[in-house]
Amino acid sequence: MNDTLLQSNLTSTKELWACFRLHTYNGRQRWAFEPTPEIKEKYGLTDNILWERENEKLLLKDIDRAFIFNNKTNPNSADLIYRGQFSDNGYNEDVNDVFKAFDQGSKYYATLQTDDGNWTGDYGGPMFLLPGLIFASNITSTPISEPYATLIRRYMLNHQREDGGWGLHIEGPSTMLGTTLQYVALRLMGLSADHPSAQEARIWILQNGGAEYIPSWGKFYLSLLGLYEWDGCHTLIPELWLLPKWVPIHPWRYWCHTRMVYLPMSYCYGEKIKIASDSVLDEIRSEIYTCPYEIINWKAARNKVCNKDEYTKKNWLLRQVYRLLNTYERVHLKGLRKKALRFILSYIEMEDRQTNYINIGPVNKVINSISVWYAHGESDPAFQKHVDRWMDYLWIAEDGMKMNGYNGSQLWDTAFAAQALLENPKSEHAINTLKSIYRFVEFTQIKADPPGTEVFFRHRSKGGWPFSTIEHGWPITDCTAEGLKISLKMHANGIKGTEEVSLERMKWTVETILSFQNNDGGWASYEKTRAPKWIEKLNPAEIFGDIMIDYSYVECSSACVQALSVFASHYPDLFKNRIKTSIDRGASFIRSIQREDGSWLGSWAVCFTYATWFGIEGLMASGAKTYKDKEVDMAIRKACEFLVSKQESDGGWGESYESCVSKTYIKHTQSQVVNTAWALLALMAASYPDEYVIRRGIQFLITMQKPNGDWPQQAISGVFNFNCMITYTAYRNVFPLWAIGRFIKKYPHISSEEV
Ligand code: LAN
Repeated sequence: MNDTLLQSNLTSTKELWACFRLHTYNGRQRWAFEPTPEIKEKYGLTDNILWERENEKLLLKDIDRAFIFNNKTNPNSADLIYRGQFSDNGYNEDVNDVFKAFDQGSKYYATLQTDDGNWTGDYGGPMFLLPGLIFASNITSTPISEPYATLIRRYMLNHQREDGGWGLHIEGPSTMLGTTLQYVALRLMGLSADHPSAQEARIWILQNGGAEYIPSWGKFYLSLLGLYEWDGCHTLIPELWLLPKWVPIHPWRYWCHTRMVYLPMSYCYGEKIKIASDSVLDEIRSEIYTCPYEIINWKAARNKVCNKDEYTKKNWLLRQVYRLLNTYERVHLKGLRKKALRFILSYIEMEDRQTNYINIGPVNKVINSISVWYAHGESDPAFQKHVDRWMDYLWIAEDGMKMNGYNGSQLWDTAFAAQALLENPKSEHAINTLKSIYRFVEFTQIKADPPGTEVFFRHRSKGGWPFSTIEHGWPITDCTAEGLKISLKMHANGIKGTEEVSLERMKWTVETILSFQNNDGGWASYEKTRAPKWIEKLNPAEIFGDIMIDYSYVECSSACVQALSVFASHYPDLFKNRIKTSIDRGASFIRSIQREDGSWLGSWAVCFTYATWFGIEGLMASGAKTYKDKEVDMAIRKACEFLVSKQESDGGWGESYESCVSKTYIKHTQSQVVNTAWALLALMAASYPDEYVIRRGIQFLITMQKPNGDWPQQAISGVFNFNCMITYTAYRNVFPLWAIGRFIKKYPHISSEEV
């Protein structure tokens, strides 16, 4: 045993990382703990690991150490575990010309493609997701196995900020939600109250008013755990679901993510689910408040929110609505409540079925699990199916195990990889990669509407594409558009498979895209906008902006206009007038939301560079004139001038996530490869005449490329609801590649010279 002990200290980080393997099947991705033979031997593991023996505990300790990550310089991990497993890192040349940059970049990226034809990657970032899963595991007494629990604790500790708290996301400043959720989750996972990290976190919580000030989503989770009282939550009135459909505040009209989260929340609230206390919960209750739990005024606590968390302030209308609903809650009719809860449960179960228990996102994944457990018990097959999907959301990187914001971004990342390669599809390796991409894209198209579409407020799905996998199955406007674009471009390049996205299937897609178009001419994310804008005033989630309805977005609108336009160029006689009218209306919408300075505000990535790229490509797809033409369209000129005005002295572009939060351009301290690529893609699309601007941008990308063809993981680049950031590790590869590919195609005369 002593020998093992001695050796274990010598186990390298890489050897320990190699114990975790990613498995993918038709896009489904799951990490597994699979110790290598060397590790088994070194630590004397048997086939029956209990995690109780000394040698087993030692391995856990070593694993824990191997995932220590310094978040101070850059809180963004670089997906080294996944990439180490897949990439052979075979290149090691310094790159100084565009052809080599493209070649090495695409070869490197191709090594990361999974056998089932897609790319996967770290989709972490938000800090309010993983605690939810720990709570579900605790509430339902479904333990998470030790190696994963070790990585989860490590992840949370890795992302603690210097002031002792945690943000809403890995780059954000500390918030009450982030801090209290991690604190409680860590304590439930065995961290002692005396641990220095726990002590620092507690100080942060107490100095900021205590957990009474946690935002409403936190109040909800703490109530389930009996660490807060349901009486301290504004009512999540289940009876709303029984209103007639025409009522503007009926939840069927909410943005689907908001709808699908408040659905199980209102079930738990209606049932007042609360687990029995135990000694740890008793301790936590005495640790997170500034006064004894028993004397807290719960009614007053309903309205308390830490100002560091409050992105959307409660307004007069919301306060009146709460007053009304809270009064109803006191006298509510038992029969009506029962009826509402029955309906809600049937809706939860239909969502489970429609998504194969993946659920639309990470939040309803957790709360649906809890609801189904409560309704049917832990041995019920439906609950077991839920638990079986938990791993679909968990991701391992060098900073530990995190919960992804979705069950992956497979289709989305793959779609961009395809378009990057399609700029220059000639080499044999590109063709093989593209063939395999096509198989995945074809497989992932939604071939039929799910059951229950009519009753449970789902929009048409047939012909659409989801963001992640076919099993998830919620179609998204722009993912659908990307799927159609790729299918058409693949066919145009002679890339076909045994199964095809046939013309018939593309016609379904066009119908679906047309059916998604809003009255304002734009496209929202998953469905049409279903309620007037003033409903936003009822947003109860203080931490997010614009969550109540599905708005028209420049990104989604541009993607749909582009897809329709590519389709029309291939099949000019089909859907003729309908496509033309739709594109015109789409383009007018895009024009209508362009800002004075020529930019567009991004909603799904950081931020103006992203959206301005979409704005330009959308208008071009509608026929707007570029610099190639005699007279450039004013909107395009202004947009290009905006982008050029933001170029940095090193030739790159760099935007901070703060742009999204403040909705004004805020530059990053360093140029970012991702922003640079977006700006370049936009300028090249518009044939911006000053080639020097573009050359300098390309030079920046080449300088930043690593010898193995990869690019560095810089700042976080995705966002939702303006205040929460989300990681897209694929972006550091696909967009620089795409930009360089476009450069080679568009400027052959400069490409062959020095850039
Ligand atoms: C996503 C991810 C993909 C994204 C794009 C397709 C990129 C975008 O163009 C449209 C919106 C969409 C589909 C999107 C919406 C919001 C999501 C689902 C996410 C950012 C991933 C996670 C996020 C979800 C809401 C997180 C859970 C939080 C809640 C507020 C419920």
